[in-house]
Amino acid sequence: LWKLSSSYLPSDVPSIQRSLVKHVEYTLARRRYKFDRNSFYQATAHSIRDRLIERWTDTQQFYASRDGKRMYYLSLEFLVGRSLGNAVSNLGLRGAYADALQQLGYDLESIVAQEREPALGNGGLGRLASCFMDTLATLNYPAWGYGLRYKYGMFEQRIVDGKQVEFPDYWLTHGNPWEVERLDVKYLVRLYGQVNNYVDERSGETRYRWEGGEVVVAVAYDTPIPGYGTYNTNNMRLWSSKPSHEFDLACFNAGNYYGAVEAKERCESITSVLYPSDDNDAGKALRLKQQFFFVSATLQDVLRRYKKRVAPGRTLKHLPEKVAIQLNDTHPSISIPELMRLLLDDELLPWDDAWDIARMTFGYTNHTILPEALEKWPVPMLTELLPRHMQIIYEINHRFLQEVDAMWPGDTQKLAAMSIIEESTPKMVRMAHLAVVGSHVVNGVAEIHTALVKTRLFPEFNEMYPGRIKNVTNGVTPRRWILQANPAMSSIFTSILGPGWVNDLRRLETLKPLAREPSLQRQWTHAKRFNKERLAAWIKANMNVDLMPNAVYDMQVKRIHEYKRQMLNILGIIHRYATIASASAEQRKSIQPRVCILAGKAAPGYEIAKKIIQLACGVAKVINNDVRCAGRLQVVFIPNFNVSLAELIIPASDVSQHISTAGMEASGTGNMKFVMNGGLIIGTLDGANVEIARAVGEDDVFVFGATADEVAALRSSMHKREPRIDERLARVFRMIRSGVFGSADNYERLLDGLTPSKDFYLLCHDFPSYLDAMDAADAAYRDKDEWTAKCIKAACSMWAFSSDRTIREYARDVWGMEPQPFNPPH
Ligand code: 26V
Repeated sequence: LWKLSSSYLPSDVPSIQRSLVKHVEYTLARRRYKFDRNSFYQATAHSIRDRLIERWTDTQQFYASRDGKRMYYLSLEFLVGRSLGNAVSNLGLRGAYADALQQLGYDLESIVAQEREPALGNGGLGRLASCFMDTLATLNYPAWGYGLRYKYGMFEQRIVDGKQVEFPDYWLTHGNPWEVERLDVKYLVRLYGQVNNYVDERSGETRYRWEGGEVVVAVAYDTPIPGYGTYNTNNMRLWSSKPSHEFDLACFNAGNYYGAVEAKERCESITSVLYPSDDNDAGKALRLKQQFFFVSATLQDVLRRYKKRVAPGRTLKHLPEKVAIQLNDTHPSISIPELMRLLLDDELLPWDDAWDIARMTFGYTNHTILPEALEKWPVPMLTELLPRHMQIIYEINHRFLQEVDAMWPGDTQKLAAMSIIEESTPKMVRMAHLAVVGSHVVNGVAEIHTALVKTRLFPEFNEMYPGRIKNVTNGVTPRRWILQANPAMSSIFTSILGPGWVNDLRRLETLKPLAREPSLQRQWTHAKRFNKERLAAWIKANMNVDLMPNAVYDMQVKRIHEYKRQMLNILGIIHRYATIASASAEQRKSIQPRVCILAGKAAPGYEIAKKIIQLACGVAKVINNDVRCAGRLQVVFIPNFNVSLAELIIPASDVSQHISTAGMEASGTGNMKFVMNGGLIIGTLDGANVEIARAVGEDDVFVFGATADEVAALRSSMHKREPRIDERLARVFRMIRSGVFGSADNYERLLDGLTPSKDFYLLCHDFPSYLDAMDAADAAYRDKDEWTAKCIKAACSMWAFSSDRTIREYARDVWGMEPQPFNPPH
């Protein structure tokens, strides 16, 4: 077998062409004369997949032989984006595939664009997980991602009559060439049922067994994750739910055929759909099922792999030396009681041993301090679905509260504040508290966010466990977000520095002294122009709007949320419109031309967010059709924002807005992508903006608005707020109320929330300084050479926001894991 097994596939142009034709003929079962662009996409994907698979299986075998510590990244979301372009460039085969396809009459970029992107995540949290996957492979860390294979990803957003309408995203229509279905890798997952106890004959202790209920099967789907410039290829394992055979018997015996079929359908529904909300879950039982299904399959898989490796003297006590598990937010935090259950009930370990193992294995990343986004599950729901876990959570809490009481004797307020159980009706399990107690490291995702996690979210925990809460600032992968998204800028970097900057972003620093050199400036301006034209062509083709090429391209693209303040942006746009409309023809000429681009999805049940989209569309329609704005101002709301659109939009920006109410955006990662692509930020001192401003220099970020401390003070004196508002803002409100942007009834709720005494997000407070920041950006843009120099310097100062830096920090401070580079034998 060893002799028959193939050596590495050749990747010269003729070999690639042969593999493409072979896949069209044999994988797709099409004869040669039936070739079309989509078949070529499929064939190219399969050809690349063959090359991924050999690296992938070898890497996994290599990791197993080295027996180093592994990390498992548990995330209910992975916003992967398209894979083909990423894979050809990470494998170093972009040129070869481009040539091979070109000779066959196809252009690689248009083949790449055929791919339907999987959108198995909501926004920043899911995309971060995918950036981490790219870096983990690139830096040769033995790590796997674990998640769910939703059949329906993030909904497709269409704008109909100026409003968001959601359509289901069945992304598997044409199959998925990147996954390998592992019908042999499957686990049983129990739900409901009851807890029985018995006395262990050897020790005389009472032990527990979770029995009965429904049993669902989890089947593994594996996707290879190639590193850039390395052979290491990691794995992302996504679970899909299937009915189990036991089910048949139970229902069959009950003589209920239709009931049996229905119950089977319910099993499959567990992994049907991604929850499209990133701020509250309203206690949905299906969501809890998803979480437990995911966690149970994953932990069984992790333990099976750990146990497969026998070494002298190794027991489960050594698990944390070989395994780190990172919890991406609290979504997988039911892992903590589930690992406890496995260790207690199946492995018969004593509580204290099991607890030490669990705590040393888990790390928990917090991604938000917004109270509405902190997960809580009703005790009655948990008790019904996961009775044994509820018992274990009570036991964890009991022991934890004893510790609290030892630290602050008799302080019942502390007990109530810190308890894992909230004493409400019904009682709720605070998943964040469970995650903090059950992890050895808790991290925030930007400096200011971590400070707020320590002082506002978990102050008592921070006192009780000094040093447990750490900061690891987010980062994004330069492979997708520079190399792939921005070939024009990348070729400038590569022509000066060689290709090494892609995994060593610090090398860009050497370009900073050249920021004012005319030749670099010329190339840079060309690249920006190219990217604007590329976006303008897409907008023309898809939305039939002709964008001005010479304007400032000003963008805000992200999920729609009140705290992200797209509304502030729109109010600013209306103000600009009013200024243009009331100016003389002569005055108008001196107004900086601007293209305002907004994009983002609103959660389907989030009415205010949907109204914000409606207002943006209403404003766009009026402005784009007003002759007074011609050559001065355009507004576009691009529908269905996703990873592929982000790759097109971000490189075209001159400025982007990251304008959340200070203290509310944990990090933001779009901010990093925009600056890396040669755009400047207009932003508040929030999330990673603070660190970006420090890295690029305060002069090159247009900062405005209340600071997080000021926000807190302003909120506590909200009732005393002056009812008077800025005259310019009052004019904007009057315009909206006059109905020019569509019936004012549509917007009454939006405006009502902005009266100073109710203005939780402080739009009124920040509006004047926001306009100042806009003016400062306009003024700076007038000096084109100086502007270009700013952009070059900023883009070349961003190394710390590469996810490579982030992952090295996690590896050192949280996971205690070393790289394991795999060198193939030739
Ligand atoms: C919460 C929920 C609640 C239940 C329904 C489904 C669901 C899905 C996601 C979430 C998570 C919200 C937290 C989140 O996405 N945080 C974002 O994380 C980014 C990566 O760290 C960070 O850049 C953003 O600032 C932060 O908002």
